[in-house]
Amino acid sequence: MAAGEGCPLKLYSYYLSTCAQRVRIALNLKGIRFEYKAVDLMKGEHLNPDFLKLNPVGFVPALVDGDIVVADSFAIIMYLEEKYPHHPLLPSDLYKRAINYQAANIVSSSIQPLQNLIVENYIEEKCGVEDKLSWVHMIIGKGFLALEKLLKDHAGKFATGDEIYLADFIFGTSTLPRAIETFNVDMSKFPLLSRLYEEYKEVPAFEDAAPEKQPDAPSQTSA
Ligand SMILES: N[C@@H](CCC(=O)N[C@@H](CS)C(=O)NCC(=O)O)C(=O)O
Repeated sequence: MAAGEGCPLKLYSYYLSTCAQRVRIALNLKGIRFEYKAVDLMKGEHLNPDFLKLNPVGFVPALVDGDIVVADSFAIIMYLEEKYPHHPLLPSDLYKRAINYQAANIVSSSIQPLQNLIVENYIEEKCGVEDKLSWVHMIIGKGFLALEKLLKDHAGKFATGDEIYLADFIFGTSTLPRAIETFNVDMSKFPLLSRLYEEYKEVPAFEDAAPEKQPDAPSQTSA
């Protein structure tokens, strides 16, 4: 859904942030309008005192809804799910729901934080680019292997059936494209994830949340 000035919901985001992208997708899937507030991670704006009031740990995304401030993509997604129950982001089946939590947590606990900007920069500074890249490949490979095994008995058109749920947009939208497009991860060992990557390209809610479509993406800011 198009972002709009003056909407009650304000999403603090950075166009390349995979965590912010998850929230953009959740908002798009539910058809909720929001105002896009750009936080430039490259300029260190996430460490400015004003932003730290919204998220003391200094990461995007953060969501402001009137007097309510929620940070961390998972907390924001759950907040949105409970406030706007239409177009559910979780299946009603208890087991499928648990698989969604598990897949989402593999990404948010065992992949993304270990290859976050702060970690990548630290490794590059201490050990150099080669070591940084081999670290990122190792982390992604381990996580993808787990996801491939976990989802093989649950997948349909999408990760846990024929509808898009949490697992799809936690790993599908952000982690998969980054691994393939930025880090050239060899996907031949991950046939299911490779197929899902292709499926997601056809989903408008994903497409609208893509980095290049965001107001702070370079092609748009320089236009
Ligand atoms: N658990 C948090 C992680 C947030 C996070 O790592 N955000 C990244 C962008 S994807 C960030 O702000 N990185 C800034 C940095 O590493 O300094 C969430 O899911 O929102």
